[in-house]
Amino acid sequence: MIDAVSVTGGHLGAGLGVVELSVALHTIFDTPHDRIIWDVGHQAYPHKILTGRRDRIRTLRQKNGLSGFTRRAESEFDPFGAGHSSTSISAGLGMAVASDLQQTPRHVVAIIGDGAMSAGMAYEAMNNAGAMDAKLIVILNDNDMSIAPPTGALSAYLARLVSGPVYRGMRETAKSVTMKLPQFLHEPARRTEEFARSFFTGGTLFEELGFYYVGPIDGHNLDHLLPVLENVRDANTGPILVHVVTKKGKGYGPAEDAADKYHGVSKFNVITGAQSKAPSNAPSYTNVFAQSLIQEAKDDPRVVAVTAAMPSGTGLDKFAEIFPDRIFDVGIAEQHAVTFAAGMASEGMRPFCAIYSTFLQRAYDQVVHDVAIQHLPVRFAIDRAGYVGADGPTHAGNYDAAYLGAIPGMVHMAAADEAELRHMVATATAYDLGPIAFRYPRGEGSGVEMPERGQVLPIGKGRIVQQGSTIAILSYGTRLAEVLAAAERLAALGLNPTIADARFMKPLDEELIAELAQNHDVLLSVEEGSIGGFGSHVATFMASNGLLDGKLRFRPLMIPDRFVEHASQADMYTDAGLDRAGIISTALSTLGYDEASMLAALGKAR
Ligand SMILES: Cc1ncc(C[n+]2csc(CCOP(=O)(O)OP(=O)(O)O)c2C)c(N)n1
Repeated sequence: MIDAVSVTGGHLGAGLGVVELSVALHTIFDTPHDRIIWDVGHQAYPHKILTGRRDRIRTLRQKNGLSGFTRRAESEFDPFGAGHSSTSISAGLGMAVASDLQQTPRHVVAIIGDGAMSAGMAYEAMNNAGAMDAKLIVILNDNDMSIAPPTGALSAYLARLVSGPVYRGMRETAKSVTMKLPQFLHEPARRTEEFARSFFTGGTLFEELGFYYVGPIDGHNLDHLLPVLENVRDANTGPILVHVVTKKGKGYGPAEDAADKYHGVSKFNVITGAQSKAPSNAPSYTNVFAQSLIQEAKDDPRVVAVTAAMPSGTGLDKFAEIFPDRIFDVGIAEQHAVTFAAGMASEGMRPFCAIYSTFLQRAYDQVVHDVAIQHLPVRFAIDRAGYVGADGPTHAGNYDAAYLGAIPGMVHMAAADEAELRHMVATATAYDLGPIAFRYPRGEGSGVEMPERGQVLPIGKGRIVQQGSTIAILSYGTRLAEVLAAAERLAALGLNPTIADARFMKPLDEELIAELAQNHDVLLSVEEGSIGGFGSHVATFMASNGLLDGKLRFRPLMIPDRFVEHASQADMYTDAGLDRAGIISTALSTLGYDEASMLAALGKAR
C-alpha cells in the first residue's frame, strides 16, 4: 500500500491504521455474503488488496483504475459506496433489516472513524438501530484523529474511555493472566476475558442508545481483535458497538510523525517520506481565499470563520494562526456549521462558512430554511467547485450553482481567476442583505497579477473582457482561461468573439446578457457546473424576455448530465468539452463552420 500510494498519491494514513483490523474482519466474517461497510471509504485500500484487487492497487485513483473509495460497481466486496462520511451505520442498518425481511441471515459490519462519529447522521442511525434492536455490528475505529485533530465533546468522551483505568489495566492483565494458564487454556481464557471486558468498561453513551458496548480494545493486536470479533459475530443480541483503538499512519514512520498522519498525500519518496507537490508559481485558490479573508478580518472584527473538520483543506488553518478565537471547527457537521453560522449572522457577525461544494450538499435545508428564508448574511466560501480529479464523482463540486441558484435571495458568484476571488471575498464581507456564495476550484490559479486588496464588486454586474462581434462567449468561473485560449484560435480563423465574465449567476446581469444576445449571432455560456446552473439561468432569462425568438443561436456548455469517473481534472474537462478544443468546436459548429474549410478559405484569401 505504501509503495502504491507513493506513486499514485491518495489517502494513506487511514488505511495504514486499519491493516490489522482489515485482516481480522476478513478472517472472522464471510465476505461478500457478510457485509463490511467502510465509512468514507478512504481507509479501504487494505480491504481492496485483500479482496481481489491487489494486482490493480497501483491504478488507484488513475483514469480507468481503482477508485480511491469503496464502490459497488468495482467489487462485490464493496456492498456500499462512499466518499462522504458518516453514512455507514444507516446503510448497514438498512442491510440488516433487508437480511431479516429476506430471511437471508448475514452479518453486517459498519466501520466508522471517531471523526465521522461527529456527524449527526451517525446518531440518527444509532438511535434508530438501538430502538429496532437490529443485528448490526458497528466498529468505532478510534484513532483520535479526523483529518485534523478531532474537536468536540465526543472526542473528549472517547479519550476518557480509552484513558480509563480499566482499559489500561486490561491491556496488561489480559496477557499475563492468559500466559499463566496451561497452553491449551490460553484461547478460551482470552476469549472469556475479552468478552467480560465489555461489562466493565462503560461506553454509557452507546449503551444508552441501545448498543451493547465492547471495548476499548487494541486495534493493532490480532490476539485481541480476533476473539472479540468472533464473540461479537456469534453473540445473539441486538446492535453491538466495538470500540477499537488504532493509530493513524501506523507502521510507516513519516506518516506516524506527520501532523496530519498522512491523511491525504501527493506522490512521495518512500525512504524519506518527502512529498512532491507539482511546482507552480501561481497560488492555490484555497490560499488566496484564506489570505484575502485574513485581510478582511484584520479590518473587521465581525468577520468569523466556520469549517466542518476541514481547517487545512479550506485554508482556514492559516486564519486560525492569526485569529484563534474567531475560527470554529465544528467537526464533520456541515448542517450544524450552516445553522451555527446563521445564528452568528442573526446577531450581527459576518460569518464565512467555508465548505467544499460537494459537502455543502448535506446542508441544503439549513441553507434554505435557516439562512435564506430569514435573509441572514451567511457567506458561503465554496471551495473545490467543479471537477476535482482523482477523488471522482463523490467529491465533484458540480451542483452548487444549480442547488443554490434555485433559492430566492441567494447571491451566487464564481471567480474567474485568483484576483477575482480576492474581490469576491471583499464583496461578500461588505454584503449584509442576505446569503452570498462564491465558488472557486481545486488547484492553482492562472498566475494573474494580484491586487493588494479586494475591491467590492457591484452586485449582479458582469464585465466585458474583450469586445468583438458575431459570436459572444459568456463565461462563469475559471473556464475563462480556456475561453481566452479558444478566442486566440478563433482569431486566427478570422473570428473575433466578444468575451464576457458574468461574475454573478444570481442576480444575473440582465443588461449584459441582453446586449450580448441582441448584438451577436451566437451566444455560448461556459461554466464548471451542471444543468440547472448558470446556463439554465441565462436560458430562462432569454426565453422569458423574447431574446431567443429571433436569429440568436444559444448553446450552454456545461458539465454533462452523468457521473464522470475519477481521472485528472484536465481529462475530465476535456471529456466534458469544456477545454479550449471543446469551446472552439462548439463555437464553430454553432456558426455552421468547420475548421478545415475555414483554414482553406483563409489560405485562398491570402
Ligand atoms: C460529509 C463529509 N465531510 C467532510 C469529509 C472530508 N473527510 C474525509 S475523511 C475525514 C476525516 C475522517 O476522520 P475519521 O472518521 O476519524 O477517519 P480516519 O481518517 O481518522 O480514519 C474528513 C473530514 C467527508 N468525507 N465527508
